[in-house]
Amino acid sequence: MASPTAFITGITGQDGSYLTELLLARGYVVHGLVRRASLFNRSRIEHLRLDPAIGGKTLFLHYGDLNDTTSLRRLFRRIRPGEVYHFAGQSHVGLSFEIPEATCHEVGHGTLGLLELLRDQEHPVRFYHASSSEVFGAPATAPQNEDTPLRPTSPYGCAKAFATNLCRVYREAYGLFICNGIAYNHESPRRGENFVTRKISLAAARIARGRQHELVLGQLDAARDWGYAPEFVEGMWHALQRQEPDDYVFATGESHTLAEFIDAAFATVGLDWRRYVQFDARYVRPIEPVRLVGDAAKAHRLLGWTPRTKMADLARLMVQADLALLDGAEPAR
Ligand code: G4F
Repeated sequence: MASPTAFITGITGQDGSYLTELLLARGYVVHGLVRRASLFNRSRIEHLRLDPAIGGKTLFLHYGDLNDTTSLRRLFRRIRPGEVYHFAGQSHVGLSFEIPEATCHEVGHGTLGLLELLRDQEHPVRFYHASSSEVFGAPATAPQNEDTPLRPTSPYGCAKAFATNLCRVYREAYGLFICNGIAYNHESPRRGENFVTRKISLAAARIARGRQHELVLGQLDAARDWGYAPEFVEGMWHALQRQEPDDYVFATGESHTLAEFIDAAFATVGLDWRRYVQFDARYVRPIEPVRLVGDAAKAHRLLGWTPRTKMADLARLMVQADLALLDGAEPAR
């Protein structure tokens, strides 16, 4: 029997890289869309690409852009993916206040282009859209589930809400197999350094090794529902294996403040974070979401999905990975 074929936009990101590993382990042929940049940004999947048993055999990278729908169409005709996972797009919430037009174009219009492409496929394709808890923004109720009204509080959240609603409309209007995964914050040692958890874990490791002396942050009372990214991609894959398409919240169901995360991270290296953390209003956003905590009961019931790693363990494993990276025990990814 032929191997199942998947196409991933945003394959070089945190989620794209973990999902690629999961799919390869399950016997898939994986094709990934990579945006051409002046510097290579493939570090998270380089270990796979350079593996002679994988690169060019079961893993293929294609330069492209979500805005270039003609080349995407050609790619789809050639690859004929059975599953598409859509992660690409500007994903930094704070930055979305600085570059709202680019964010909305990439996240909103980029998704619409893919949905239009999906409509034209002659063979059945299953589509996963990486939606976000940012669509809830300032919800009236907590925890949030798949029926909670969307009330975004950032340009990024607005763009994700637009894309999430489009996915729902295309699913109903054209009978397409489209799932929204409404994922709460999910982190890992592969998280980009401009997201707060990685900024903290790297700082704790560097301070412990005498290579950094302070950590400058914004609002410390901001609270999030933080989970572990490799576990989240398992849920995403399960969403596309069901008989029927649907929307799912992926979350741990626990809310913690930034101060609690910092405390857990610095405890890993036996340091009192209060001696190192400085405040800078530059990192405070014009609006912060409130009460973001997810109810993943539906994902648990229908997909058998349960997050295993909670905030304190997550902070610890991220700091330990950064210590190993600094000490040269881990390849830089
Ligand atoms: O790590 P963050 O930038 O994540 P945020 O804004 O919650 O967004 C992430 O999770 C969403 C839900 O899954 C995704 F949709 C989105 O794409 C992204 O992956 O910030 C977390 C909190 C915020 O309240 C922010 O104001 O940390 C606060 N914060 C305080 N100081 C900081 C900093 N955030 C960053 N990035 N850098 C700081 O220095």
